[in-house]
Amino acid sequence: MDNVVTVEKHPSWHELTLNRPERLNAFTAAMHNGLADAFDGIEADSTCRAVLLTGAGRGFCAGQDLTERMDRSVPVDLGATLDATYNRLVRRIRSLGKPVICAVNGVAAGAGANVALACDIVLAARSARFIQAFIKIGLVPDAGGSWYLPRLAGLARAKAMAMLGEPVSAEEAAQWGLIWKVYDDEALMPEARRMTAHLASQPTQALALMKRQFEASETNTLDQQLDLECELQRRAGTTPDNLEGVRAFIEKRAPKFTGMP
Ligand code: T3D
Repeated sequence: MDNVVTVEKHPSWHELTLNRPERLNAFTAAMHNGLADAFDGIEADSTCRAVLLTGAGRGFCAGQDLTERMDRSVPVDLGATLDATYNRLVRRIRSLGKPVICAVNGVAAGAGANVALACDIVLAARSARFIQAFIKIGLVPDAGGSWYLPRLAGLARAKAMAMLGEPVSAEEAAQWGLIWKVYDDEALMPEARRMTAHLASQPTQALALMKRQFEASETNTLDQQLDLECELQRRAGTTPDNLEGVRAFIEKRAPKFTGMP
């Protein structure tokens, strides 16, 4: 299949779809290239103010395509492939100055689950499952999983998910704080698109600064975080959207945010 990542451009947001449904959208080198190109386009396009990531067919993503790992005639260096592919993707999602919403439309396994968890807001279909499948093939969680899981779900759940590799339902994932919300299967994509379009109409600079705030909060002390809040609020306070929000409130009308710096 040629377009292993499809990009649908809406006026203010892009929808990226992992598109290898016959393999549950398992990651290949071509898919990583497609995603890198898509993120290049998103970063360069100032009219794109939010991103929606989802999968085609009945799965979201089954992680690394294992058929690419069968040939051991040359020694594999999975550290090098991780560095060049998944780590790059996760860093791009986390550092992108625009919100990334993930609509987990079906099973999310291995790196597929962890790339979903790297997104800013994660929604799931009721039938979706999250599987830390690594242990089944003698690997350890990657794509940031060993970082998100204990922070989002707590160490007890993180360890059991990783060591047992058992599926976690969408409902459980929401109850545990791994994801934001669960929708009936048929409601997922309309809700995800509505939410992405809404975010694309919001103060983009403030959303970008929030991403920085929350990222830094993982390692900052309260004192450091209070200082960072001063720095970032100073920046937010110079944006046209701050003034527009204040004016709209006083004038009792809906704000028109441009997202401009
Ligand atoms: O290598 C590195 O670079 C290091 C990085 C590693 C990151 C990782 O993600 S490691 C983990 C890799 N993923 C897995 O181990 C998951 C493997 N898949 C599964 O366990 C199951 O497919 C699922 C639990 C995800 C879904 O099960 P089910 O029963 O709903 O579907 P299925 O029948 O197993 O899969 C449907 C088809 O997709 C099937 O092909 P077929 O038989 O119809 O021709 C299956 O082989 C294929 N498929 C599913 N996952 C993968 C895959 N093909 C290649 N690679 C896959 N990961």
